[in-house]
Amino acid sequence: MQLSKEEQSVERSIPQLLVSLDGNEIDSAGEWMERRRPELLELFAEHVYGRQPVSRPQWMIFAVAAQEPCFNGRAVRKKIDIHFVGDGEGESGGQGRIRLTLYVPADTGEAEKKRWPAFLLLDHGRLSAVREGESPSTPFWPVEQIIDSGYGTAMIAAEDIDPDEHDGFRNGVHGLFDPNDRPRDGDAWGTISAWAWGLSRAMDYLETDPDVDSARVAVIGHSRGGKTALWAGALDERFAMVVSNESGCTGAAISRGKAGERVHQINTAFPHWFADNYKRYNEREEELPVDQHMLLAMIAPRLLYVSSAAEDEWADPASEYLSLQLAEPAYRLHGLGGLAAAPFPELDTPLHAERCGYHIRAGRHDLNEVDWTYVLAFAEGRL
Ligand code: GTR
Repeated sequence: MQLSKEEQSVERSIPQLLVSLDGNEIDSAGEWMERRRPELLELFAEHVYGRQPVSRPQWMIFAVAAQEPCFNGRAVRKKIDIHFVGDGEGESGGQGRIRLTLYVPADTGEAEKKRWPAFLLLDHGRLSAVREGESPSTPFWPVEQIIDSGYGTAMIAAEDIDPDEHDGFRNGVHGLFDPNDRPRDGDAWGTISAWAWGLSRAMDYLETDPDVDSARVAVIGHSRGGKTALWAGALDERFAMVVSNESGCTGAAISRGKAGERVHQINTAFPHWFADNYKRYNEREEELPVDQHMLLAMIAPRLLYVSSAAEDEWADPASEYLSLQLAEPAYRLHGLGGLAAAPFPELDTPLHAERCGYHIRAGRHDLNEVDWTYVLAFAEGRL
């Protein structure tokens, strides 16, 4: 027999979303936004992802490196370099650069210039060929499909922000912004928090692009990129929609009682992804002051889409879906429904609530055109 979401919640002793640290019940959208949400952001920064030491750098410029028509004139491709300077010591401090590749539908010729809603994707090594300009449409990033659905799409590469390796936090933006005159704090930002910071810098650029409607930008990532998209979306309310594709452990999935990857495994395999404090919870998930439904809830009342794959046992689809269900009370406070009452869906049968959606598709851990098709269908009329 399948346990209801309430039974699972009790069984896994998941912390309550709408009870603040001082024990008070949160019962209005105002209290959620002003009290509980900031409290949860703090807890996730301190215990899980680590604090970003800077927001927008004082010195940052956007340089257009290329702009050209593509797809037989149906779209325009732009390459933008986001340059910034860290506050490292020395004469000029170190410099960083994030290359953003943006596709927007071509001008419609209408009198009023159109600004497009857009999907911002974090890549982690899957699209190197695209960056070299060889193949602009892949299952992981089906640019033509996205353009033909009436959206722009942008991509940045994780390694431009912080290489995905444990080097003692010297390379990438850690080297640019971390104080190097004292030992690292337990809540210093890990690589996932650094990548989330990079997504916010991409948003800084998108706010200036005349072809993009920055009030309608979705952030999307797969797996480690999905964990990042969720944290970026929680931190940065400029993202109107957040899409987590198979983000699993320390992404969408509830950590307590999770199948597949657990906190000690992710902290061992990827010691640089999270704050050092997170290692305290190795094999002690039940001591965490948060669980991942709280991360999803911080997206409310914005659009939230979670997707899973049937063979992705490492991520644990059931725990991803439970998390989305347990995030619903934050939407309810805003007068919005969620998926709490909907049983776990059949394969390839997406579920849509007003601002939340979910699918589990057949197949393995990946981001492909099937995922994009379902995500685009949810975005239609919402984003
Ligand atoms: C795995 C890791 C997962 C997930 C995945 C990925 O090795 O254990 O948490 O992030 O990598 O990013 O593809």
